[in-house]
Amino acid sequence: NVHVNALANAHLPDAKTSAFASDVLAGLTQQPKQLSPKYFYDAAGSDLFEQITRLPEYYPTRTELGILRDRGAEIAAIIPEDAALIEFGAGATTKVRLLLENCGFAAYVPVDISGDFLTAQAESLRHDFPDLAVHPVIADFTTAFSLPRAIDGKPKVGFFPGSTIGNFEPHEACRFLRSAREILGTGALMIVGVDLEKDERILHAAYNDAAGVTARFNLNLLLRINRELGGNFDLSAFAHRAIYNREQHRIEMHLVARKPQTVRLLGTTIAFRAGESIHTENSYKYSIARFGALARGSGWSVQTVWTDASEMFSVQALVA
Ligand code: AVJ
Repeated sequence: NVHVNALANAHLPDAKTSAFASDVLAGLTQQPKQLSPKYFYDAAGSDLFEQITRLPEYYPTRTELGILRDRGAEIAAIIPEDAALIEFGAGATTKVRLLLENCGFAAYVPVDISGDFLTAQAESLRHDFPDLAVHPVIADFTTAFSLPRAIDGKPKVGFFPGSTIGNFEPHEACRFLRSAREILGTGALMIVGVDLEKDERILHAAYNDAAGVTARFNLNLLLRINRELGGNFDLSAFAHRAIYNREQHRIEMHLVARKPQTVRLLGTTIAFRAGESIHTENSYKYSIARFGALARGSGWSVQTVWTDASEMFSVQALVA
């Protein structure tokens, strides 16, 4: 769309901004309105997410870390000699450090769209694991990419922690797992963090924390649109809403207009009815059986499922 790109370029001239601009415009001119959760993570959003991971109500991060720590020896036991660890998306290094400490990998390949982030992360890991070969790949990990030649012939182990897979629609999760299998090859392993279905009150609290950090994280998307795309969203006119959709097994996050209003951005006027929502995120929760079926449907089989004692979260080893 030439019009959209021209306007985005007038504001901040790069390809990333113009993809953001066209996605936002498409999402807000459709019914129901929606925005992609991938846009949460600008500098402020990444910082807010980091705060979320430390909230008392937000169990996933600390539960997954607990599993990786407590089951470290069992995880190490299934990792072949001289293996390369390929991480799909690279966030905080806390989780991968646990695997690297326990499992004696020969190489680590973080794959992420953000080059700056990868470089900083690679530096700190090279420093702390001097025997580890670190080969970052700048790519969109949801699409096909090539592994570095340096890990040719090494056994491959994929790593996709954090229940990031929960952000995908089930058919997208299937496509992603298929693509990962293609990239890693036959015989590969994949270690995936999967959030589990549980008491709805626990889920509700995790996305409606008392301190309001998740609300700020959700609303930050509008702030980002104002800043990067020249929008004029009034943040006080939108409310954070997170609900559990039982039929679809997912937490949904929305930003709900508190009153009728119009917003201007990129030369377009967007009208909101009172109570109208922008759907900003889905976070799918799986039963162990349902995730097993998804894995099998995408060419993997589940080798081991590790959970915490309360079965809040799972770390699953898949084999290609
Ligand atoms: C990063 C997608 C796993 O779904 O729990 C946290 C994002 N959103 N609180 C999740 C999130 C609101 C998180 N994931």
